[in-house]
Amino acid sequence: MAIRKIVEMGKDDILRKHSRRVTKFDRRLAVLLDDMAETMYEADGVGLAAPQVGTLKRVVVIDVGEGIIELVNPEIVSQEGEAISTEGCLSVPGRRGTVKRPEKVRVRAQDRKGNPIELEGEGLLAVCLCHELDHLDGILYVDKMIEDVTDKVEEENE
Ligand code: GNR
Ligand code: NI
Repeated sequence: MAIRKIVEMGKDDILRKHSRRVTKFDRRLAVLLDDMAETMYEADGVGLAAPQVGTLKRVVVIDVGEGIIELVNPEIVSQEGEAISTEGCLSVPGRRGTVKRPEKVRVRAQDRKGNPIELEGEGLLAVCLCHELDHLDGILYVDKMIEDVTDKVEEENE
């Protein structure tokens, strides 16, 4: 396993490109997934999309505290509700902003072997799924940001 360099907004236009679907479920894909997980944990992130490590493939990893989720060729198949929450992005270091997302999403994807998987996410997992899937289409949270709250003090945690 290896830690890969995380691409930052403004330094590389790769973050603005569309990623390609994965067709080969081979050793190379397994190495990418392993490296992405290691890179995400090392950076203290809850998700990471392949373009963030310079690879235009439809691959994401997520861990919101319930273990690693690996998604290849993910697609949102249904969504419900709306919720506004604060987001950050490892490719936009040091900044935070509010974004409106669906409250609940259902995602269809494939695992590292190509087997179909389906999962439902609510709360932070729903936010993270939407945030990571956007990366695969060259979209960053700042494009959808309602308000930049980088300099706002968190008042909720007493
Ligand atoms: O680590 C991350 N935290 C986060 C917090 C709120 C909403 C979304 C995220 S994703 C982000 C990691 C990242 O940039 N993934 O693309
Ligand atoms: Ni991000």
